[in-house]
Order: sequence, then C-alpha cells, then structure tokens
Amino acid sequence: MKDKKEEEVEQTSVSRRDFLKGAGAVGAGAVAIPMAGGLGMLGATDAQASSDSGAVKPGQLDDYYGFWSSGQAGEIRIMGVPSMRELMRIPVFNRCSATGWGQTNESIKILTDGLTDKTKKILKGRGIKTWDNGDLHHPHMSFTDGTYDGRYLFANDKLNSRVARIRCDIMKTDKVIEIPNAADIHGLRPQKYPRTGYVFANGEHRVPLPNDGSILDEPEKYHSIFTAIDGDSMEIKWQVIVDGNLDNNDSDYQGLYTFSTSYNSEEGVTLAEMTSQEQDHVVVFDIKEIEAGVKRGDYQTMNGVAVLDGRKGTKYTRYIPISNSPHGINTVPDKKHVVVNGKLSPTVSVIDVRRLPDLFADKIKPREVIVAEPKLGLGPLHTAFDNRGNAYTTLFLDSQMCKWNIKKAIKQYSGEDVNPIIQKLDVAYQPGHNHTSMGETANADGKWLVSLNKFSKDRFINVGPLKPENDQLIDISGPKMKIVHDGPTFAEPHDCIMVDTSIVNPVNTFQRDDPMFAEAVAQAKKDGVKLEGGNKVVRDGNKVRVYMWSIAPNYSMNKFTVNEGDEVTIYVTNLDRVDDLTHGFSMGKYGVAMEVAPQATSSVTFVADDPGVHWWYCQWFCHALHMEMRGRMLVKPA
Ligand code: CUK
Ligand code: CUA
Repeated sequence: MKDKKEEEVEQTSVSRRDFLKGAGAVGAGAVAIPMAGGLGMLGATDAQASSDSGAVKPGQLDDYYGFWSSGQAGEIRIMGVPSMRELMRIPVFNRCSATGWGQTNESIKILTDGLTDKTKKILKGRGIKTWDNGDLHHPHMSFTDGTYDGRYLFANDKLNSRVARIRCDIMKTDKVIEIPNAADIHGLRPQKYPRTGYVFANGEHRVPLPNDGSILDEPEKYHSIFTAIDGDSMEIKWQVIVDGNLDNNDSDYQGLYTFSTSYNSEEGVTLAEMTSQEQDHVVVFDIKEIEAGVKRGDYQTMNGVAVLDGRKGTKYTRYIPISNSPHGINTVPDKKHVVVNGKLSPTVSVIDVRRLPDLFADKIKPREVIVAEPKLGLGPLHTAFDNRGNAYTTLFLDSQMCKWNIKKAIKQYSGEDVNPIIQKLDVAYQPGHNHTSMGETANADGKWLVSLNKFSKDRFINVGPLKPENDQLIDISGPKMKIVHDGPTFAEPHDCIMVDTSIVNPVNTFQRDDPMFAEAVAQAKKDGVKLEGGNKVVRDGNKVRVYMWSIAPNYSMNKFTVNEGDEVTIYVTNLDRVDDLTHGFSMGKYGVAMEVAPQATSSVTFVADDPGVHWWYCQWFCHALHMEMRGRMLVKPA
C-alpha cells in the first residue's frame, strides 16, 4: 500500500516521462500548455524528509538548497539536503560541454566583459577570449538584514583572480569580474547587514606592487590586497593594502567591520620563511573609516581602483595576534562573536565584536578583544553553528568534528573550571569546511551539519587512483551528533551553504526580456527578425546570421547554406513554454553544443571553414521524436 503522501507526489508531479507520453501521442501542438507550478506545488511539508535518518524517499523533495563549490572544477553544484542528491550544476569559471557555457555568445560576453583591458589584450595574443577554468572555493548568498535573501550567489576564483555572481532566479552566472592589483582571490564573503551591499574578497598571495617584472626579491614591496565589490553593480568600490597573506574572511551582523585571517606575518616568500613565527593575525577592517578615507581622497589609484593603505599602524585596520597560521573565520549567529580557527594551533580564538570600537579607539590592546580560546584538537580549520549556542569545528588532522559550547569556552577563558567540549565525532576523513543548515546567518536552525571531507579512502568501491571526496551528513538536532549519510563528490568542494527552500524561488522558464540574451534580441531587431516565430538567414558581408526557433520536436529551419570562410552566428529561440523542455543545438566537427532553455535564446558563432553538409541536432532529450530533431548546414567551397 502506498501512503497518501506518496500518492499526492505522483499526482502533482509532471515528469518528463509523463509529458513525453502525452506529447508523443498528440504531436507538437499540445506542447505549449503551460505547466508552470506543477512541481512547485509540492510544499516542503508534503515532502518532509524523515529528519532522523536523512533519508528522502523517491519523489520527495528536500528541505534545503545546498550550494556546493567545486574547487578546481570551477562550477557550483546544487545539492538537495538532506537527501544529498546532486540536483544541478551551474557552470561558472569552467567550460561546460553540456550547456555550452564558455562557447555561447551569451556566456562569452559574461565571461569577458569584466576582464581588465590588460588581460583582454594578453588573451587575444594567445588566441583565446577567456580562460576556460577556475578554482571556485567559496559560494555565498546575498543577505538582507542578517539572513539570506535568495537574490544572488557570489563565488571566488582563486586561479584567475575573479569573482562571479549567480542569479538565483535562473541559476545562471550573470557577472564575472577580474580583480586587478590582487593575486589569487581566496576568501569571499558578502556583507550581512544591512544588506549585500559589499562583497568582500581576499587576495591571498602577496605580489609586488607594481607587478610589472621589475621586482622579485624585495619582500617589502610585496603586498596582499583586500577588495570590496558592490554586489548590485559588480563594480570594485575600493581596495586596501594589508600586511601578510589574506586567507579567509567573514563579516559582522552590524555592518561595521569585516575580518580576514592573515598568515605569513613574516612576509616571507618560501615555506620556511612563511611559518617561522608563532603569531599571525586577524585583520579587522573598519568599513566606515575606509568609506570616509575614500571620500577624503586618501588613496592611490591603481588600475582604476582606489587603493587605501591598511598596513599596520593605519586607521583603517587593526591586527589581532592569533597563533600560527589561522585559517577559517566564522561569525556566530548570536551576532556578537567571531570564531577564528587555528590550523597549525590546536585552538580556536573567539573575538567579541562589541570590543572592536575600543580597539579602533586604542583604548584596549588587540588581544583584549579575545574572550575565549579553547583547545579543541589538531588542525581546526572551519567552524559552523547551531541555534543553541554550540559550535562545530573541523579538526583536519584528527579527522574529527568537535562540538563545543561558546558560553562555556568564554567561562573557561575567564578562569572557571569548565570543559566547553561536548562531543568529538570521527568523520571520514580529514574534514576541511563544515556547514550547518542556515548556520552562516542569524537564522541558524540547528538541524543539519555537513562535513566536507577531503579523503574518502575506503568508504566507496574503488574507482581507480583518483578517489572521490566524501561529504558526510550529520544530524545535529539532538544532544549528540549522528552521521546519517555519506555523499561522494568530485573535485573539490571546499565550501557549501544550506539555504531553506522557502528563500530560493527559481523560475521554470525564461522571460523573453531577460538580460541574458538582450544582445541577441537587439541584433534580431536590427535584422528585422522577430525571434518568436522569425526564420531568416541574414547576410552581412561575410557575416551570416541564422535565426531559427524550436518547438519539440522541430526546428523552424531544415537547412541553410553559407560559403566557406563565412563567420556564421546561429540564434535558436526555444518557443516551448513547458517546464523542463530544454532543447539543444549541436553541430559536429564544429564543436558546437549549447543548451536552449524554455523561452530562451542562445547563440553561437563560428567560421564555416569545413565545406560540405553538416548535420545539426538537438542533444537535449525533449520528445519521442527528439532523435529526428535536426537539420543541415551546407558550406559551399570557396
Ligand atoms: S579553504 Cu579549502 S578547506 Cu579555500 Cu575555504 Cu578551508
Ligand atoms: Cu529538442 Cu531534443
């Protein structure tokens, strides 16, 4: 017997299979029935996971959107939590074979518009428009009033020093900017209050300023750069020069300060030099003071950006000594504390943000902002929080998750004989980041914890020398942490966030006026073509623009002819309005393959350098006659 909930799920969900049954029988005409809302009607309660096991039954929906980074894979993955099912991938810095990201004109525009002129020139010299890879560590959602607002995700590219923004309505990257002056953007966090607002990004590696080849072994001329980006315009607002290497960062809940961990206070350039001292720092940035400095003109302009001097002894920053090489830094949902993770020290240090005004007024010494420093174990890297005053710290070397109580740690630091550690749980193996559901916001809910483990070793069947990583799902709703699920992942999720599904509301089909393909719409207008129903080949010198549309299982055009050497641009507009009815456009030997989502226009440009008949086809399974959805391009020899 099926239970009632399961039946409801079956009745309300419109699967691709159901759709094909219907459409196949009555033909393409029936396809345009809007079905928006079909899947969306399933409320979270209908699909409630049995939260003690982490199990979500087939057909049931998850309670959280998980946004996972992918490190050197360069993309973001959308996971369902608590099922840990991978739901979708969002190409960001990578070249995606499936969707054509990095090939379509729309994505190339996004990937190149925000590059510096210098980079554009260098890439041109290399015969490429943009890099096709990146190293994406930290995905974070935009905030309003201290909690996620569902507008955007932001993410860093450590490899090519970029920051990207993803629109959460369509789950596509819409801006990518290169950060000048800084090298290797690592830590990234949005402003939490009053809103995002700023997106703060750490340049990890110190580079000579100017980095024009004239400086190598003059360490005093090497600097790290902290960058503030306007999350609405994706313009760089200001940068600050700091001492040491910047690692991770986080912001307060008051909109006054933002913090970065900083290692290599020695300012060395070799490993031995970088780790020779026992003390490194947290750099605290005074946002209001920096804004006032920008207004006063207390900066130098470098590559078009206002760069302030925030080195030790300036009014814009304070340096709080922390034991050797701190790594993660995490603001506590109580809005008062910040946890700094020791990495090479077995301790975490707790800062009280209410003491920061006195620190900037020089009324107290830097170490006086520390209110707790519990010793947790070996290799503390990152800390997550519940809504009951507890913290969860990953111990990389010990392969453990350490649950501890913040109030007790503060008492212990003030001399009371209390042990803040509540439980240590073995995880498999070597955790880096960890995250709790809504735990990086003021609305932490204390339900789930994910441990992003760097090694899976023996947890899965052997897949060869390259093993998956292992993300473990931990139930933290009770007094003890319990591992309920292992989720293997491909390289290399450093970080993730888990957002309540009520906050994220993606659309099912594009709006025809979406800025994503505004250029195609404008070009069609110039060419006198209506994308919705227009069907035309426009010749403009040796440039040929081909406009066609698609409704399953047909393209509006069966064939077109161009001449060898023509630069051909193909615009495909998907007129289907049905959820989940994506088409594609693939042309073999030209290496062309792109996704065309419902109601979207996608375009691609190539030179017709290979004479003959070339079939194009739809690579996105869309209809019983999907295999027949194709056409021919004839390239006439010159
Ligand atoms: S970092 Cu990788 S484990 Cu880039 Cu956030 Cu700490
Ligand atoms: Cu259209 Cu497959």
